[in-house]
Amino acid sequence: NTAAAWTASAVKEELLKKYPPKVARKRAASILVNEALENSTPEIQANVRTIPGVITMRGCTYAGCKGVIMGPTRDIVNIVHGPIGCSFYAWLTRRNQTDPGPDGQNYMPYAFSTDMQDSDIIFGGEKKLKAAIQEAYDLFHPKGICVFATCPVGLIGDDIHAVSREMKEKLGDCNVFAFSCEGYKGVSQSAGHHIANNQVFRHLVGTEDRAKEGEYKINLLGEYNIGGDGFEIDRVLKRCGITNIATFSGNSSYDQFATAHKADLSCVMCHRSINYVADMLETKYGIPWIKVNFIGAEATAKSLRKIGQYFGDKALQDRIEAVIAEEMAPVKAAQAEVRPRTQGKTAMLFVGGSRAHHYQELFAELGMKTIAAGYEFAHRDDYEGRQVIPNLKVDADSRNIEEIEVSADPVAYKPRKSAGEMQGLEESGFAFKDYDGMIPDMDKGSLVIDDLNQYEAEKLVEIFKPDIFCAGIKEKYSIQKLGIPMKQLHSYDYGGPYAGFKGAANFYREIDRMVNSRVWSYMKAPWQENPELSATYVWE
Ligand code: CFN
Ligand code: HCA
Repeated sequence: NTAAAWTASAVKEELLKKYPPKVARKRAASILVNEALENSTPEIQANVRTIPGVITMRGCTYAGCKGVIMGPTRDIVNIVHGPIGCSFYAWLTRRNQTDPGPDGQNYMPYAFSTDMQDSDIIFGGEKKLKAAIQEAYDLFHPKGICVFATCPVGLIGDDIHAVSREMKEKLGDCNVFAFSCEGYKGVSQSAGHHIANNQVFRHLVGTEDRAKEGEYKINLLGEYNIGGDGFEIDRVLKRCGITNIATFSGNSSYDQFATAHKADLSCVMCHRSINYVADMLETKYGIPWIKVNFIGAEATAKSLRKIGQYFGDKALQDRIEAVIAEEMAPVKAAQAEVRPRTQGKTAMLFVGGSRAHHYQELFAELGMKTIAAGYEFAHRDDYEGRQVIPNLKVDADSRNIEEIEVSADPVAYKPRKSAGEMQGLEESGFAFKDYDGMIPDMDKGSLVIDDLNQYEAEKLVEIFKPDIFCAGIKEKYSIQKLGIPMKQLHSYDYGGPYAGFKGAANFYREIDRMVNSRVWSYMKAPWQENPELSATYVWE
């Protein structure tokens, strides 16, 4: 069977065939054949519990809070309250890079843990946590210490918030706060993002009222500096004369969060992980937000122009155009060089909560077609677009998370633009939150699958034999063993940056090397060449 012989609906049926009826029914709602509907986007089930027994690609709530949102900030000491495994396996696995800055404060290479033992589970771990906070303070005198709950902490009921409050008071000059981000709190990493966002906003954002230098001040939300992406974006912004005062949270610092309320505009890169902070900054401080995307050269240019349009200054806009013209030349040259070899090839992308969408643009710039894609833990708005479900903020796994009250103490803030100017902008066609979502951006007949699992991944590869498959470390080797090159779009394997202009050219070359390597066609497992080697199981 070749891919051409299959319709997308037949593939969906094939994927479901093996499941017991109840599982098939549940999975069917998460697998969508993309069809053009007249006035709406097809609906997909997302952000629901993974079915027990299937091998999911997802991670846990603790991973989303400690690893994703808080992990990339260098000068906060992150203490994991729990057994050592949860600390060790979250230790620098995400390839978020940082520049330690003039003060050299960088605690990211450390793994701080209370290393809970059986006796702590039985008698409680609060004393041990207090001692760990004191020890970290005595050793490093950091501005902030954050505490993260792992599953057993929630189960035995240690009050990490009370301990943190007590230690904050005792230490005096160190902001100590905690996250109830037990792994089981939600259905995926996504709940962890929400918990992290709320606590950072409540305990840190706006705590320092210093003026910030620079013109056209923005916050860059949802950029984690994987493989140096944040460095490249900062380079481009700087060339344009735009001042990034706080990145949440790649290459960021305590002070950046504390003064983020001084920005004129928030630019949201990964909507899934940080839309909560964007909304809270808008509600409490009147800072509007726009959706940007720096993955893809065209997307980068478009995002810069959008920032220019928001500020509306001719000098800024001219400078942005000059930078785009200059940066695009080598990008176009790189594109022209590889395109004869990449044009028409196919890709599958199953990643997190935004990259499976954003990276489709980069593949399109290579002339490659995304035939199937999906997120691990995104919500329906990431699939269908924000406009489709206008006020959808809290759903499924977020339901039990306390919403922080942001409007109770609005801070006097003078927005850069008056209400009239804002309205004028919108009337001129400026769309603040024009986030389309993955589904409307994909071709008719393509497959969109949420929370893909190991079985379905292998089936898809078997049927379509894509030229490249993109996912994470757990998928990497099982896919490569099927003879298909596999690119990690979480860690970038050992590469990057892929954001911005230089990143785009970098990505083109990397993908060219991968999809045109002949090594994959030579790959045959021993039992494929010598069938007598394959194992046979005899059941007595
Ligand atoms: S850096 Fe981001 S871009 S934050 Fe999120 S949704 Fe993860 S860690 Mo892995 S690579 Fe991935 Fe996104 Fe936003 Fe990263 S696609 S799964 S939680 N993600
Ligand atoms: C996480 C982090 C992760 C895992 C990547 C992977 C990352 O979800 O806990 O599965 O390869 O980007 O490091 O998404």
